[in-house]
Amino acid sequence: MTDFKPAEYKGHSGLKYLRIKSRLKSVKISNHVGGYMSSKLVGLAGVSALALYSSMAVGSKYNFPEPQSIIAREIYDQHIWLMWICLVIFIGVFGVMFYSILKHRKSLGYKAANFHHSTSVEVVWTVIPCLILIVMAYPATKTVIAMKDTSQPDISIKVTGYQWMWGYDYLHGEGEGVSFFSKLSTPKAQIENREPKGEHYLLEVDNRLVVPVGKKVRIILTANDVIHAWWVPALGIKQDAIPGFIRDTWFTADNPGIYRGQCAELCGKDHGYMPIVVEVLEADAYSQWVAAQQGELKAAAVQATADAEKEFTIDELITKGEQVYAAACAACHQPNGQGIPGAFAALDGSELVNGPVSAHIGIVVKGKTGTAMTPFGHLSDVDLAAVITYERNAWSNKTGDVVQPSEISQFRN
Ligand code: HEC
Ligand SMILES: [Cu+2]
Repeated sequence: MTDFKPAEYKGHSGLKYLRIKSRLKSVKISNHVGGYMSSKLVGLAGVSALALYSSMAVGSKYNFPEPQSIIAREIYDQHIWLMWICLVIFIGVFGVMFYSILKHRKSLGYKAANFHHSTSVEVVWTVIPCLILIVMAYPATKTVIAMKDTSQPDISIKVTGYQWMWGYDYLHGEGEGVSFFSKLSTPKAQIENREPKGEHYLLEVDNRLVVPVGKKVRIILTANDVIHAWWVPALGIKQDAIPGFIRDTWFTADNPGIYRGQCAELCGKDHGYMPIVVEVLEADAYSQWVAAQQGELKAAAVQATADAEKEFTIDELITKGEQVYAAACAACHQPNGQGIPGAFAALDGSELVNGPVSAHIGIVVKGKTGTAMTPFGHLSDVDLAAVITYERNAWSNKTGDVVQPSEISQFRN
């Protein structure tokens, strides 16, 4: 420890490593340390660090979205706070490091210290990080526990992940009974670069999840096929939706508005095409929305009963079936019904499609376990009857069969 002269370090802050810049400017690197340039540079570095940090302030595109729930605010505040701690550690560690390297370099004639062990240094560099970790972990743990407190919600909504859309069922609270699917509404032309991309490209849906402001909403998550994740950053929610499991989380939105998110678990080919849009309404507007939804549900139920009994003509079914096919099946089986060899079965000329109707209804309604052919039982009887009739009479398939909605409902029961 003979060459180790602590006295020399007196009065030098960690930031002084930045003096390297001023010193590199002088042709001959001298022993001179200090001078007004260095304090200027230190100031400059401080200001740039602050500018960098404040550029992350609320509203910046590099930052988290503005927090809209108490959990999101906690996450946000802790994130910023941890970034400051990181900055201080960064400057401290690199400051000491660069200072030491520069001050003791060989060209200055410094003789290397030769020592092996310092118990006090080891204690210090163990205890300080431990304390820092505890200081960081304490509020984080409190927040994680708060995230899990789904007790006493005002509204409970079941969210189901599907390849590739979300299903929302209002289970309890105002809106109970409302149920719908929420699918990407960005036009294909934008995705294929045939049209300029819209403002909410890939972050827009046909049916938004609507909730009232200031009410505790419990989100109960599961999935129909593979693991998805329901992620809405502004509300501070990110929770996996796992088939066969139930997970829950909650939020209370602070302000009315529209908050966008995405599926955050790689769930297959269209993972990037199943966004989440939450619309937060004032209490009155929410009640109106619920009334409208319940009215629609009633009308749809009446329509479904009527359709279930109605006999459609083959042309009606084929026309409708072609649309259903394009929306729900063509991505895998291809518009020409040829599928993709080795991945998706061909329907054109398929034995199953040209064989008994019951097997055809079976595979479409129930899917085939362990394959990409997932169940399509969530489609209406009319849609299913239409798409099956279409497949049996499209391309080179000429069965002439007509499948009526009543046959689908018989199959289901
Ligand atoms: C995600 C891709 C995917 C989508 C979407 C899809 N299928 Fe399939 N489908 C498959 C795969 C894969 C098979 C083959 C399953 C197997 O291994 O037997 C299949 C098989 C079938 C079969 C049986 C074909 C045969 O010869 O065995 C029918 C009928 C069928 N699908 C109808 C449909 C209909 C109707 C839709 C739309 C409502 C649809 N599929 C949507 C992937 C898909
Ligand atoms: Cu997904």
